[in-house]
Amino acid sequence: MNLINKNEYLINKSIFNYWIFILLGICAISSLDQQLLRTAIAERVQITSAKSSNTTVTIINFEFQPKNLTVGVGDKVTWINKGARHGVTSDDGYFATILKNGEYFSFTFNKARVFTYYCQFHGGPGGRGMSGKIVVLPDEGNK
Ligand SMILES: [Cu+2]
Repeated sequence: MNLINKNEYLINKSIFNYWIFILLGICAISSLDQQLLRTAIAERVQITSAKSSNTTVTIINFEFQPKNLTVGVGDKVTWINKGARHGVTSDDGYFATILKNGEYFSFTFNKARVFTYYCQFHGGPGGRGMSGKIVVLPDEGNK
């Protein structure tokens, strides 16, 4: 191997190393993207399962439990009264009912928005006293 060929060989070798470095960089970035994607999917699944598992509100001890509930558009929420006579009345008139002990009432939420409601005997609109909130998230094609 003469001097010129050896220099050419060294230049080619350093270009090769440079490309390996670039390729490794691309792989690292794409694996980072994959990781972010997986995390996003995992979070999405968690939100979805939380939505579908908790659609019951229990009325007990002069409280709505849970007080705040998040559901998706099209989800049905059922209020079950395990106390004395209570009401379930939406602040803006979407629903209104009175429940005796053991009775229940269901409402299907078809609009993505926040619904606040109260018991007309022990609470009032605007989150006063015995009241609750249903947050309805838009359907993002996960059903
Ligand atoms: Cu009440």
